[in-house]
Amino acid sequence: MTITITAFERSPDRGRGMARDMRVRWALEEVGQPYDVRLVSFKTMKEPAHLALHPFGQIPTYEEGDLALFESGAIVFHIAERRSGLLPHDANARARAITWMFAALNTMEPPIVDREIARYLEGDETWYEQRTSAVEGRIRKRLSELSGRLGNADWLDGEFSAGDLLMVAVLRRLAGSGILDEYPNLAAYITRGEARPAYQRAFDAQLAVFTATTTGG
Ligand code: GTB
Repeated sequence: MTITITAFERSPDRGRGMARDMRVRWALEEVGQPYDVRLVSFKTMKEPAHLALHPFGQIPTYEEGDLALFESGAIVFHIAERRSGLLPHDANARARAITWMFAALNTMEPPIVDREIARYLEGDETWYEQRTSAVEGRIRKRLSELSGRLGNADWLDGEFSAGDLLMVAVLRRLAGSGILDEYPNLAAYITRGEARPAYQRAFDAQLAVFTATTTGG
């Protein structure tokens, strides 16, 4: 059955793989599942056809036969549940991997997103510096705790899992901030994730969209 996901026609990140279709592409590549991509503009995302797939008018979405999903975490979970390669078979190990998926999205990602919102939308506010400092303090607290848990391990709990996939995808959003330099084991963890062939295929695919839309090729 054909799987179709949606992604930005013109991603504001200029092909750096920061938009959330990247984590879905990566999951599909990890399990060896081919997929199609429907590119959408910001205008198209707010029109009824897309809103029927995604109530908040965003990307990514996922269509497979008569199933339509939104929310990148739910999509990655669906892929991981239906195909092997992203969740352990042992029931307890599987539950722990799922816990790391939630930790990436519910504990690590919110302050990282808050920092981006401050940078891009609140830069002119008088309280911007104070806000950024507070948000970065919260990010550092979480990174420090995560760094302590990861220690010298390659992955968060044994073999690479969907928990690592989402965690690496979330931590990558700090690239260029300098903050990750303070946590060498987390920086190495991200590098390990990015070195996976499935990651590279996913990254190249989303970069090709940017290249095609900017060069007209
Ligand atoms: N919780 C949802 C999920 O996980 O799927 C959040 C989805 C979401 O935020 N989608 C964004 C979107 O569609 C794209 S990923 N935004 C358009 C809109 O809301 O109108 C967020 C994103 C966008 C751009 C960059 N960037 O340029 O670096 C990074 C992340």
